[in-house]
Amino acid sequence: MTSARPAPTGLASGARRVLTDNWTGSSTVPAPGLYPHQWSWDSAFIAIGSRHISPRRAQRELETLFAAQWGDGRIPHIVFNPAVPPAAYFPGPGFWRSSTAGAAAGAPRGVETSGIVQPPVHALASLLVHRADPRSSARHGFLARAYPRLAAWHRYLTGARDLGGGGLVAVVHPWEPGMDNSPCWDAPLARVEPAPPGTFRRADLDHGAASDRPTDLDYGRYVRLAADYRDGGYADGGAGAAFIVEDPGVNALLIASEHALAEIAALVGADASVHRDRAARLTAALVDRLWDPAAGLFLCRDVLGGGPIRELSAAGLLPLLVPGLPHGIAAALVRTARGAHFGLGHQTRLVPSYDLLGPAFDAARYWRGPAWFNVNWLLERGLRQHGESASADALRAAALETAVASGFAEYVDPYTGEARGTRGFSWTAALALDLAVAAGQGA
Ligand code: 2M8
Repeated sequence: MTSARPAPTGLASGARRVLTDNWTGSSTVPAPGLYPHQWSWDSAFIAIGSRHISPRRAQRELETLFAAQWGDGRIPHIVFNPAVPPAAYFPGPGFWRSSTAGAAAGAPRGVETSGIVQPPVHALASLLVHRADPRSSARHGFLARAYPRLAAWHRYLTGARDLGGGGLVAVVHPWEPGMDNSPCWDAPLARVEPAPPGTFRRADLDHGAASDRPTDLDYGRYVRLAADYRDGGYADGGAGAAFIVEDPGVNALLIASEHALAEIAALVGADASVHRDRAARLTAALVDRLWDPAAGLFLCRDVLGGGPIRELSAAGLLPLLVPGLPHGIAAALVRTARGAHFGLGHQTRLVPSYDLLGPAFDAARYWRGPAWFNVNWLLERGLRQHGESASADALRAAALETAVASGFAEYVDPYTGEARGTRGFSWTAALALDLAVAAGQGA
């Protein structure tokens, strides 16, 4: 389906320029100053867009990330570029010390990485990259090499990371679900003793407004959790973990990726049924453990605190992406997205990261309210999948206009679309380009 609207001026050329400027030769940085290394879920979203510029480059983006996979299957959330000065990003390679502290978990020796993970969008991205040019993909053996990596990644998540014992993946740090300082983490984080302020130096405030970024207190807690995980050899399931949460966004993305992995398995001659069965089991567990009919949304679950976290986050809408979600639940999610908490289609320009009516809502501060383009890209896809094409078309048009008008901002005010965070942000450019191509406006 193509949209009748004209492309916002400068969209395709602007998006291509951002992606070209941020390409290092083997991967793409999210943004040069603030995020000067390779990030895991950023690269998946970036590949989804850069496949329209160069399918080969998109394959390399993912292959560079896969080359940093650990022996236990985890794909680290950051792959450090050794050419970048150590002080450019905190916490950098000297903090994570993956090649030594992660040795028992199989961290690679030749590259330094972080030790935590990010949402598993990679199988979905790999399938979309393959589809952009199946002949180039086949010629380079892209899927044949990606498949065992992706299968090991999903095995790690569904095995070592089923920390709640109910068949879902749990995260052990607020950076893992990618929505770093969502109000959902406030209660579980309150139990974490922050690292003293003088023991680390934030690099993010060199590039971003303090009012747009997490607070120092939250940062101290992030540092404590990461340091404790590192000092425990990045082992999962130990008694010392202070933060264990089941997040509906992470699990929904895993399910969508498990469906993609079934398609990849079929293409490379492997057994697809393992992945279909796992997707079905994960879907049942997601509904069973995280669906909240009264809220009309999936909620995060605080495994250590023993219950649902009663904050409404856009992560709770992401299961709209899950193929085969019970129809009544999908319909309720669409109603919630359109209702007063998220304002889709009337009150907001783009869907906010957090409840418009929530006590912690802040239209400017990081993941506590602003709208992010990856979340809106995922919701657009989910809406389309569930037959809501008019809403999906409108959201797509709004995302395209806002991406260009904001200078491809990292995130925007959900009401006004005013740019926030850094500009020339890679996944904003990549996903806008992908939406433009889908709308027949990619030229
Ligand atoms: C943000 O997270 C990093 C830590 O991973 C940071 O704040 O320094 C998040 O928005 C995350 O989702 C994103 O992947 C990363 C790079 O864009 O930045």
